[in-house]
Amino acid sequence: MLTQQQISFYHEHGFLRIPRVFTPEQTQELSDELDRLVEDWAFTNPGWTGPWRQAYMDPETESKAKLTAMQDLHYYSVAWMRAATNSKLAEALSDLLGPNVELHHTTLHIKPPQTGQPFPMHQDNPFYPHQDGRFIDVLVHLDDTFHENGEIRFLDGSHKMGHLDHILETEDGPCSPHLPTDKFHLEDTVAVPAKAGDVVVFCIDTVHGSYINQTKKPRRLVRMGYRDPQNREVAGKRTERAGMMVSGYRERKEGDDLLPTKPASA
Ligand SMILES: O=C(O)CCC(=O)C(=O)O
Repeated sequence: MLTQQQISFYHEHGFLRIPRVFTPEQTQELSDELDRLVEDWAFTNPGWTGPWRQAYMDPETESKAKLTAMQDLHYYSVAWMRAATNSKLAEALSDLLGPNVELHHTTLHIKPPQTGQPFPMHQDNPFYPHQDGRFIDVLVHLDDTFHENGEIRFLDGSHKMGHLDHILETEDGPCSPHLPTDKFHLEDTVAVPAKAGDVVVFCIDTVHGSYINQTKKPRRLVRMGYRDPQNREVAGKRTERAGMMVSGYRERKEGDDLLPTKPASA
């Protein structure tokens, strides 16, 4: 699916835009279904917390900044189940991760019009910590992205630093994981604008962020996470839940039990 040049680009830079993974018809279906999910299930709140908000936004903007979100779209919508298991996407991921690829999660991020929150510089690892970097996040674009609506931006080659320590709490309590605002700057990142139907993939260790949505339309992205099943989650809420295989086979290693059929806590 991917050319050697695309594979090398991903390994060198830690991200890659893959154009037209979804056809215009598929993208339209996903877009309509997303709007329905938002209507029925998603929630809108002030979004990510932490002192980064004051560094990124003036007080008035900060008080209005919002994020619409929802987890596990593929458990609610067959269109999104088909997207998460799309064979073209699975093939591309296997070109980057190796033959065995497991779905880990799907998550919706909508930046509402004019108030859609910026994202502070961070890696995704602190949100679902894994043993190593064999984990790829896929951003499915339902809208064209550009500077004014807050396209995704990456710190070039930052995946090579491995897992970084993040700010996880303040004196007021826990906050959304983010990197220190005096050391990591959005201005130093590479913008990766994309078209609806494209995906942008990046390593769990690639530092990224995005600016506020200043336009009159929502900016809709769905993140789908995939890993080599041998790259185990070391902490986090999904540790007890296996994902579907989208490519290859779950190999059995010494000490591996059958997957649990109910949470260990039940
Ligand atoms: O939606 C964005 O602009 C950023 C998303 C993000 O940081 C993430 O999915 O980890």
